[in-house]
Amino acid sequence: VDTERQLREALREEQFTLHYQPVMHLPSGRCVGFEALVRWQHPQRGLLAPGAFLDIAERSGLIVPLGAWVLREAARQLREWQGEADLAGLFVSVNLSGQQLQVPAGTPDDLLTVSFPDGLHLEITETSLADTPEALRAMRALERRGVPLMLDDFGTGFASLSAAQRFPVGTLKIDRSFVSPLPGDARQTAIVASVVTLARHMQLNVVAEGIETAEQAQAVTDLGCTFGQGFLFSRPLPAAAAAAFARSRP
Ligand code: G
Ligand code: G
Ligand code: NA
Ligand code: MN
Repeated sequence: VDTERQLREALREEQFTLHYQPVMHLPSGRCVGFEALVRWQHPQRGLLAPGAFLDIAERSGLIVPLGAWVLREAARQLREWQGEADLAGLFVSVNLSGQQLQVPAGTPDDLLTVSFPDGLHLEITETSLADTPEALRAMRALERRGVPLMLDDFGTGFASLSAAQRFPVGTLKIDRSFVSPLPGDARQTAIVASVVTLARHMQLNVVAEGIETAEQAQAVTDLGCTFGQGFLFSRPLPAAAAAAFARSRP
């Protein structure tokens, strides 16, 4: 309850900031975009990662206005980068809570009232996707607007294939629990190989998450994965450092 009250205050006082983790085109080593990740600049406790407050935000419903702030801030930052010739082609993806897809149409935190710049993508996990008519309608409306949707933590849910079939997503992000064991035994390799094959047949992009070693990067690249993300390339960075990172790549 105390954290909830502080969260409300933090929203009013804009104590949040976004960090950006690079997403790489594996064959060329180019940085093609960033995943935006929220941080709370807490007046006493310092910079807090989402693990410290996201559960409470979800349970209290504050994730809805917080998520709306994240979207507006990511859109603002992306537009700023698009004004700079050497950053203009980058995308920024924002993680959505399933609750953001349940907001009644036309109310202030309704996703569809946000004006999405080209290059703003949304990430959603299968588990947070309530299979409701509202969520499906919101996703279809986003699709019609041309907002790219990415299925996050792919493979960790009980119905990943079903989610890939039912929801209009353009990218699968292979969860890091499948990437970490690589280069691994035949079973571990088969899972990633199968997701890449599935994605190719569905004409979807694939991002391998959680790449921490050069061997993992090589393994997912050999399996045909085009994009990757992980501490090997970069941790999430404040905006200026993220821009510098992108400029430092080919
Ligand atoms: O940055 P970090 O590794 O601590 O993030 C932990 C989790 O928080 C990740 O699963 C990420 O998807 C989630 N997360 C980060 N930023 C946001 C956000 O803006 N909205 C939502 N809903 N989840 C986020
Ligand atoms: O659930 P989601 O995929 O949105 O999680 C994103 C989180 O994963 C971020 O908070 C980020 O800090 C973390 N992350 C990103 N790359 C790596 C990595 O290479 N290793 C580990 N352990 N965590 C990572
Ligand atoms: Na994500
Ligand atoms: Mn993920």
